[in-house]
Amino acid sequence: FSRKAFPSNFVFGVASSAYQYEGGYIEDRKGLSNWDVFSHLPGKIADGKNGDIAADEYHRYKEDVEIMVEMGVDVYRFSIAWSRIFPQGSGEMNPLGVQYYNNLIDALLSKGIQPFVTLYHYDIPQTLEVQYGSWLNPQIIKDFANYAEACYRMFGDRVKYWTTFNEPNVFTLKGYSEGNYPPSRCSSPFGNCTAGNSSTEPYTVGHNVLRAHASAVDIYRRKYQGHQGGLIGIVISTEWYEPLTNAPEDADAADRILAFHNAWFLDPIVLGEYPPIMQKLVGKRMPKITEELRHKLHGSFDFLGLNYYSAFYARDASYFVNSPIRDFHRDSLTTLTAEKDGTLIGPLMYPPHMTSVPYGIEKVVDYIKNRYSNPLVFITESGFGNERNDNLPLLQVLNDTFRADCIENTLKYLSKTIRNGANVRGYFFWSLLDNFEWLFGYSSKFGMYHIDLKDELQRYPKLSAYWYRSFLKGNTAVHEE
Ligand code: GCO
Repeated sequence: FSRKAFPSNFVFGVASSAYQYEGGYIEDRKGLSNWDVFSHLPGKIADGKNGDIAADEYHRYKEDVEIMVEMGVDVYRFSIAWSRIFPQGSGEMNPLGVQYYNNLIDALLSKGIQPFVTLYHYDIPQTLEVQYGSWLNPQIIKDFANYAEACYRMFGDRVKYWTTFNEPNVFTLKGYSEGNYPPSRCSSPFGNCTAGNSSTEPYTVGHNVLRAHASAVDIYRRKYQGHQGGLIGIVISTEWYEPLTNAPEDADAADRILAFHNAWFLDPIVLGEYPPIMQKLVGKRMPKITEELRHKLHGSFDFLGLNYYSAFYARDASYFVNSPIRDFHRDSLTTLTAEKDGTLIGPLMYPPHMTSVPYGIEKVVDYIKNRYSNPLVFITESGFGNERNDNLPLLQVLNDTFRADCIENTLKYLSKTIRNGANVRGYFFWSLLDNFEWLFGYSSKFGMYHIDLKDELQRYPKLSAYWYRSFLKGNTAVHEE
């Protein structure tokens, strides 16, 4: 099994994000981001660590590009830290931050690797949070569009793949319903927060994100795409759901959660409307898409980026319908479980205990293909996390057969959907290196390379790195064409 099982124009890569990889958190006049501030608060991150240094890519990007070259990847997905470009969110630009991304992009291109850039992967300049409440305030739309345009202007001569947001369906919930990501807002009795309103804020924030996305795409299309010739899209977290039982209520529950999770942002962008079931269940709390906004949003993508990790059992929870607590999680009238009759389909909590459910990628891709008339898709993340195991001998740490199996099986299902007609054009493994896994800090590892935290962050290839390399090198015939 090698990349020959995929079309010859299909690209393979690895994915990362600024806060999880770069470090250099106050270097070269970078401003503080929400995650810089949040991760320093006591008790927020499982292992008490933060991303001040992370994988130190800010200093080691050349070494990491070499690793990618050896591996044989075609594309590298990374995000730009807004607070490096505009330390205060808007206003004065920081040439040193611009220089870093110019260096990274040039280093990639000089080795034939295409940059695939995310503008926003959870980290926002803290100033915008403090000044006006970031995503809760429509003021953010102008600031985001201004930042996006600066990026097109400075990097768009060389960057041909852009995505506006990474997983807005995750940061809205974690930041404003569960309260366990910054800005730690929620009112749910099940949450972890101090102030906020879980029944309205996730939807308000989601709406502002959609408006910001539409503006950023509009600017790209009107002013840059014509001469720069790149593609633009958005990245969504996708999951697959199986009904827990054969009861029709559970099948409906699975449909509802598919809409709430996978389609919340994609329906407005592809079809111009929030999913009908969300409109019905959220009612007046769901912001209205005006004619003017619909005009801008509808079709505001060249491709869709899907992150896929796992699957769950869905079970009807209609008894919440009269519950006085109507936060996001209750609005879908669905509960999720990981296990049925002792069989585990997925993790109820994301890392450290990830479960790989490879067949779900075929289901998710088919769902997108059918719901949206087979759009152009990139699998922008897929991978497997395990618990930190550095106490074991190095050779054991590097022996991640489970990760290699996860990639291989996932790619087999992906190649099947493509043979069946799905318009998927690329796959990115999350992730090249072990890195800062948000709430889990360094206690959850996703890398094909182990990073030795005790030995100057030296990189060591795991078995999965060798697997991916030989999978990719199997394509020599196509490269010679
Ligand atoms: C995302 C994800 C990544 C995670 C990865 C493993 O938002 O794209 O959170 O940043 O590290 O999905 O959990």
